Amino acid sequence: MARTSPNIVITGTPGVGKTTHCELLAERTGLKHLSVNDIVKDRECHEGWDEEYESWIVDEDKLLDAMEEQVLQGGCILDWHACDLFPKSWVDLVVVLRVDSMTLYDRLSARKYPEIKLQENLDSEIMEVLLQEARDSYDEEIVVELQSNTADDMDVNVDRIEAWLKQWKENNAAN
Ligand code: DAT
Repeated sequence: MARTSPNIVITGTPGVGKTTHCELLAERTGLKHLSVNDIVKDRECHEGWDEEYESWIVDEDKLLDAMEEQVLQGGCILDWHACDLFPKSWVDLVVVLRVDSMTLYDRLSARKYPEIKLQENLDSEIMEVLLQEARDSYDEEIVVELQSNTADDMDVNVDRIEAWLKQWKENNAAN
């Protein structure tokens, strides 16, 4: 069955501003913010805790099963630091947030990330790993790269996504 409201993935390196964007976007649009991290934790879609990286070892099959019913109804914002696991059929727009290295360093230091995790995430941002993953996994025209350095950036980004949402609804109502 066709969705009457789209699903949007907001992705990027940890610390780029995914959750902050998703919360604002959900508040403004009424779309549902699905924090994939919370689903992994709450629905136990993992094979334990990685002490070195201080993160869950995700069981992707279990995670997709836990999310499927809700996502297929549409109107979800998926908040996760990866995107290639989500089936193409689930996703209408992929937003890859980007941030300057110094800003990311400050944000991750404030979170007291272990040094190894901090360095890996900085490298990942510099090497555009998430942007490449998104481009490799989805059609080029649904992948958008947006800057997330300042509060103004965030406002502009959320305005853009809102405008896209309005257009999507008009296009899909016509079909
Ligand atoms: P993520 O969900 O990608 O890990 P977050 O939304 O938790 O990131 O943001 C990490 C911190 O950075 C948080 O203190 C809010 C701040 N932040 C995020 N995006 C920002 C932006 N565009 N301008 C200013 N601060 C931002």
